[in-house]
Amino acid sequence: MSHRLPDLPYDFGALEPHIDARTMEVHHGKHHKAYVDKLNAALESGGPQWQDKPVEALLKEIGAVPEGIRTAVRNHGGGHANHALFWQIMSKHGGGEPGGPLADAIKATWGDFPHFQKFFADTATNRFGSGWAWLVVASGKKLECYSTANQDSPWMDGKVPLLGLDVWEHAYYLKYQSRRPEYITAWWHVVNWQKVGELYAQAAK
Ligand code: MN3
Repeated sequence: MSHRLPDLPYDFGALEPHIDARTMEVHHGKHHKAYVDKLNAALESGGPQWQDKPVEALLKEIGAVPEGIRTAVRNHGGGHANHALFWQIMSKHGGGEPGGPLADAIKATWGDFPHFQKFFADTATNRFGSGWAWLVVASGKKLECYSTANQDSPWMDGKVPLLGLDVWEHAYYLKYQSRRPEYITAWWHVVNWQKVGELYAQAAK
């Protein structure tokens, strides 16, 4: 089995004006595609037992992946998994606040939604260099918010990612240049809370 680039669930311009069509086109068609291609190339030299695993499973077991391909799987497998989630948790009809059990869990953890939002945005703003900000389900089914460097994935930390924000410059530079906080503020308008709530329901089972 080789990994493949998933289709975007909407067209390139769907997230305008918050995320511009050209950024989406390059981000999906060039950046994400390169992660998939390089992951497949690495796995070809790693032996058949690694080729048949879903990318999340590879990341969960990253310590067991043969040393010769481990860094490539971490970087490109992480890049593939992170972006595959990223496209899913955004929508043309996004924004607002979560409902249901996810809303309750956020309130129980951060007090209310605005406090969570500020904590997440600060986490994303303060990530030095390239990386991601995350809302995850950690051990004990607890919600956590933290950031990772490069393409490191929460699956590598034994956590289940629900919501991820790409803060690599390639995610925002065309429209926002160095204004990362402006990109983060705009991004809340496209978050697909329905999808995030579904992921929470699965992870918290
Ligand atoms: Mn990216």
